[in-house]
Amino acid sequence: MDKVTKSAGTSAEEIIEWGEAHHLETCFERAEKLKQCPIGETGACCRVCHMGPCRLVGRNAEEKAEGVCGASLASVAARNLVRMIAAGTAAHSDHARDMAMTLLAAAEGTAKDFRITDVRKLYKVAGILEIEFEGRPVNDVARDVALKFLEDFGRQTGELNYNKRAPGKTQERWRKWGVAPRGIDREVVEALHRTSVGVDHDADHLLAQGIRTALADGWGGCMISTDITDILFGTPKPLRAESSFGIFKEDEVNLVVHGHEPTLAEIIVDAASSPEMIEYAKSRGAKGINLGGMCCTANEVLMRHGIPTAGGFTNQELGIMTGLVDAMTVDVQCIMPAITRLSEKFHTKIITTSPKAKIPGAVHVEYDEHHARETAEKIVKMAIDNFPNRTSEGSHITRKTPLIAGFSHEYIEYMQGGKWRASFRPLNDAIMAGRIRGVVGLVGCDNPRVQATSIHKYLATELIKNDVLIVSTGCGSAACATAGYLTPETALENAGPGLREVCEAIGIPPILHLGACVDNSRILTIATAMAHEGGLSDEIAGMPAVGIAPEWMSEKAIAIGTYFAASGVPVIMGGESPVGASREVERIMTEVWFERYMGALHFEPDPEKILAMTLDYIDRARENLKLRKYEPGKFGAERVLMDMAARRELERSAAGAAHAGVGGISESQG
Ligand code: CUV
Ligand code: SF4
Repeated sequence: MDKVTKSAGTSAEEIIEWGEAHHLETCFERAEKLKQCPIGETGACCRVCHMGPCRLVGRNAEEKAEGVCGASLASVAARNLVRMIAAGTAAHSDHARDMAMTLLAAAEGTAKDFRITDVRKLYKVAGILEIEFEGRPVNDVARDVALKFLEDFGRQTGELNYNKRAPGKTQERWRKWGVAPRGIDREVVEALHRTSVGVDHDADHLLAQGIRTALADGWGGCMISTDITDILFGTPKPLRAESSFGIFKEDEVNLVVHGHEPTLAEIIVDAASSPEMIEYAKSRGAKGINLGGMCCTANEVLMRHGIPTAGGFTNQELGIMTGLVDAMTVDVQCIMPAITRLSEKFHTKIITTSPKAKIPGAVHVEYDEHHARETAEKIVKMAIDNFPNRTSEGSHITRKTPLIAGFSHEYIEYMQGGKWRASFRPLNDAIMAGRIRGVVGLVGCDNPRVQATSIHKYLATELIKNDVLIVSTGCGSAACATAGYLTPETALENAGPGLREVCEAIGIPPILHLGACVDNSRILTIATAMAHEGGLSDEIAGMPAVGIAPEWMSEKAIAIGTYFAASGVPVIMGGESPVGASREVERIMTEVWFERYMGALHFEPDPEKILAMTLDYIDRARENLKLRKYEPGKFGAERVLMDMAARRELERSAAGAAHAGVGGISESQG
């Protein structure tokens, strides 16, 4: 039998083994040593007051167990989940708030290093927000957009600006069940209030506030963040880049940007390519400056500049163990504090940059948007100055894999018909004809509690084999990237016949990298566009679409899963259920939510079952929509909705794709 490795990534595994041989501990060993608490894991532990912690276990716990206050297992489990949602929403939305503040400062001219890069996107957003833009100075429009977004955080009554972006029927469901979010901060605060000792004890009622909070994340925090990032730094278009540990260069300064907020990273990208900095690097004996990314900051600068990624969450310690990283900047979210202790064994400098997060053992260089360039240059210089300290110590890996990233809602629309007839018609038609069986969002973290990235890889392979188009974000994308799946060739080799045809015609990979975790909002707007396009469902609910986060670990993933469920998408999360102790809570989140929203939140550790459930949801949705029954290799006729000119354009781009590997994809500068 094959040895079960700790990571499914070949290079990752090599580094883990090198580390073990050198007595360097990583999350993989710690995960083995530190078993999960079975009571907390399933949501049966309440610690919201100091009469507890109360552990609601024992025989017939569901019926009998209660805490000192009398809280039932269902209310304890629901409370725990709602608190996870609140924390996840707080994380994304605080990130979004920073983006809005940066947009405001850029518009008012107080953050001189930032400007409006994508005016078209600004106008699109202004249009949705009903802000006048024609004939007005760009910065005035940008200021109004920023202020309008900032209202969403502190709004007390009414609804979030972007609720109205959802299909009408989806909005009606939210209003009917009383979960349409009002203000982002208000929902988070109310969730914390209602889950504190002695307040809300009805599991269904508690979970409804969980939904309202999560919707404030999806249609608020995440969507605001995506849109402002596009406005400030450009809406992504496909580009080629590379991934895995081989992206680090022996003879150049390697600087890694790790974390989540893209603002400082964007300026670092700029600073690192300046002639003065490159000159300075040469003066210290390096041939140049090489930037690499980690986790979601990686996704942000990959999507817009083709900066290569070293991978997702479980790769952060391994990156340091290459011995080639001269400096790593971190800001907020998903940063293992273990990296500072590990970095002491190497020459790597860990630099914390957010006013919100410090880690003992790191150097703190605080960033604020008013002095961005200065901070960025200081950091690049620190990396350069550290280059001569590099020793040959480390697990040097040369393997790297090519990838294509940069699929935004806007580009996906464009690629289906060109500038003049951009639409979602071809995608809807391909689904109706059975060429594409359905769409899956394969997202979320990678996790050392399982063979890291293996479930992402398994599901990606099986789903495309079954003609399911995948959209991916976050560390799920990194898992697919380092496995080499984000190239059009993957479609040729592994996709089912229908999906392969579609990918070949347009020149795209069967897995579309949509960006960072906040860019899950792009999946919401794509699903909305598909509903408006017609021929499938007229709301997000009922689409042959499923969300999967097979290796999730962050509270943010729970918030994301919940907003998809409440928007009408069945969601399957991997691992043990964090509410598994209460059958009642599980029933509400699957059966009751499905009745109300046609979405659900399942937890399923078995990858094969995840696959079967996904295909079953997709096929049932096809049946309910009275679409052609999916049969591999057999398609119905697509309705001809393109005229000859559009057809020719598509053929041209397909020919271009055959020539260049892919249609209209630029080379990265990374
Ligand atoms: Ni927010 S949340 S490990 S970096 S996807 Fe990556 Fe993306 Fe999970 Fe974190
Ligand atoms: Fe125990 Fe109730 Fe306090 Fe929770 S709120 S710790 S169940 S006494």
